[in-house]
This record gives sequence, structure tokens and C-alpha cells, in this order.
Amino acid sequence: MVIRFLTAGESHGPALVVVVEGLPAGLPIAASEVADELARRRLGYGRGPRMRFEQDVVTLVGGVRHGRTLGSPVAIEIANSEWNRDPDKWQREMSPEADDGPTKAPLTQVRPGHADLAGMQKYGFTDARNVLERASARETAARVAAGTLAKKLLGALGVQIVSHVVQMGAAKAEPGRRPGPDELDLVDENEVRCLDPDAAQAMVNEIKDAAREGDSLGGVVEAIAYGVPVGLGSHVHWDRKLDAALARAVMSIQAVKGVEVGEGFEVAGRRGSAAHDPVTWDAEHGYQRGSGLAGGVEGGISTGEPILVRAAMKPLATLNRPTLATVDTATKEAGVSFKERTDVTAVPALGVVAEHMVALVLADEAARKFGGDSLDELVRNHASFLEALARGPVGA
Ligand code: EPS
Repeated sequence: MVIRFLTAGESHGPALVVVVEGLPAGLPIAASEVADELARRRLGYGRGPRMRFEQDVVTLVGGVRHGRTLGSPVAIEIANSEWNRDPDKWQREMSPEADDGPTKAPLTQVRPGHADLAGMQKYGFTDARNVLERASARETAARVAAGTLAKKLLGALGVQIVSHVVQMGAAKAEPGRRPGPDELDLVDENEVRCLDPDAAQAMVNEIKDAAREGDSLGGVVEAIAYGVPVGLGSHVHWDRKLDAALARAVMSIQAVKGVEVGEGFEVAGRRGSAAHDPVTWDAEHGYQRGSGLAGGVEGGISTGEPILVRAAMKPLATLNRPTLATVDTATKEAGVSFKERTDVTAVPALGVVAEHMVALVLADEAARKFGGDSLDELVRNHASFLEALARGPVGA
């Protein structure tokens, strides 16, 4: 890996932090750009109370000077709004000091579907809070911060990544209408981040119904990367395949249970003669694929077509009216799972997080393919590859 990142921090601790290593020097970045992407992550009808008060205050702690990266690791801190605003609520409960005992009763009515029980068994905990604080999707804020840098790097290579919601609970958008590279603002204007107005209304209604019943909703998003050059990833080894890297990155997002590249599941039911994108060539555009069935990746290598990644999120495991059958790990008595503050759905936010995870994978692969210690060098190498490709044995 050339560009890698590590996040740390608990949902209700003082802050999340992320360190991104391997970025070239000279990449322009402002804390406000990270904050803008974090604000997009808070969007969406059906988000919980935290998204209304959370400020996501961003500090660039290292690796950036006068608005540009230095080539050293970039460290970003995202403060948690409640820590100082309501000191009695979390400061002692989440204190790292041995003398500060917990202020709340241990959480033992573990939530089916969350990391609670398996995490307690694995780490030997008696309080699910030791697991849930890190398992929480709050951690995706740190990923979005790292992904903002990746998006900026890709932007310098002409790559743009967008996302949208195509399914919320049982409400599905008409297939085929996808945001273009410049339509991200249009998607974000919609309260469920869906471009199909009828489906968007049906999605809002689904969320209202679920909210009324104290229930939660999952759904499906698509992330699309435009302008990705041919040649990222490789067929030569399993862990160099671009689609595999994308699937892993997107599957790692909290509550995602399915990932598809292109029309992976659809084409499984077709004959081979109707399952592959025809290759065409003309002097103006070079090689093109007549359809997007492969999702822009063939043999683990980007083809130059838009890359399409679809992700399915399960309904959140925390319910506002808990009805999921469980066992209290302290008493072994049957009951229902505990209630934490939660969202009715986080599917609109999933799209934003998926964009950033896709960006991190593509930026890493671009840095590997084109190399360079400065952004200028990386951009030059990218341009030189494309020129050589046009002149090469098979032409562009
Ligand atoms: C989230 C923050 C969390 C949850 C949610 C996602 O904040 P809090 O627990 O303070 O409300 O709202 O996480 C879950 C629903 C979950 O099950 O983990 C966020 O910032 O995305």
C-alpha cells in the first residue's frame, strides 16, 4: 500500500483522529474542505439527534503547511461536540484514567446484529460499551476526513466520485438514472440523496413509517468514479485486483453486508453472449465499452470506464423501540436489547462514506501506478502514461 490510513477514537470520547501516510507533497488541502465533507456525512432524512448538534470541528494537526501537504503523514483531529458541551455526560464515563470509574451501569442486554456480544466474548469484557464505542459508525467520520485528501489527489488527475441512494427499505429508485460527475450537489440537495423524485418521496414515507414504529431501515447506495484511467489494479495477483480492493474497503463500512461491482449479480443469470461489455474504438474516444456491466473493472484492472460499486446496508441494529430478542449477559435472562441513541437510517450517509472509501482505494492505486513524491510529479507521470498509451502498440 502506498497511501494508507489509521483511525483511532471512540464515539463518545474526546475526538476521533486519523493519520494518512503516503500522500505526495504539494496537495492543496484546507480544514474547511474536510469539514464540508463531514457535513455531507451528517446529511439525510432519518438521521438521529446527534447529527443535529454534532459540529465535527476539524484540526489539521500535522503534515500540512500553508495549505499544502508536506509529504509527511497528515494527522487530522475531529472533536466530538458533546465532550466539552456536556462534561458530566461522557468525560468521566469515557475517561482513560484508572481512577475514574464508569458513571453508567454496564450494558449487558446485547444488541443482535451489532458487535456487542461477539466483541465482549472475544475481548473478555462485561460491558458492551467497551465494544460499541469503537464499533459505532461514528468512526466513519475519520474515514471521510482521510477520504477528502484522497478525493483531492484524484481531482488533480481528473477523477470525480459521486454517490446516490437507490433503495431505502422496500422503496427502490428507477434503475438507470445515475448522477453524472458534476451532479453531486444535486444529489445532496435531496433529503434522502436520491435523484428519482417519486422514489425519494416513497423513501421519506418509508422512513417516517419506520420512525413511528421505533424501527430502523437499511438500503442500497451506488458510488460511481468518473475519469479513472485505464490500468489501476492488476490481474497478476489476488491482492492486487482493483475490484477486490474496492469490495473490501466498502464492505468494511459499518452495517454493510453486500458489495457488488458493476452488474455482478445480474449477469450471473445471463448467458455469456449477453454478459460482457462490447469493446468499440474510434479515433476521438479511443477504446470504449458499449455498456457498463463490468462496472469499469476487467481482470482486476480499471478499463477507463466509470467504476460502479454498489453497497447494501442492513437496517441498524439499535432500535428506538427495542424489540430484538436477546439475552442479558449478566443474568442470562431472555429479554430485549438495550437502547442507545440512534438513527432510523444511515443509508444517505453510507453513500458519502462509500465515496470516500472508494477514493482512498483509487488514490492508493493511482499513487502506486504513477508514483512521485510531489503532486506535480504524480500529475506529470499520469499524463505521460496516457500519452504513451495513445502511442503504444494497441493505441488509446
Ligand atoms: C453515528 C454516531 C452515533 C450513532 C450512529 C452513527 O452517535 P451516538 O451514538 O452519539 O448517537 O448515531 O451509530 C449507530 C447508529 C450505531 O449503531 O453504531 C455517526 O456519527 O455516524
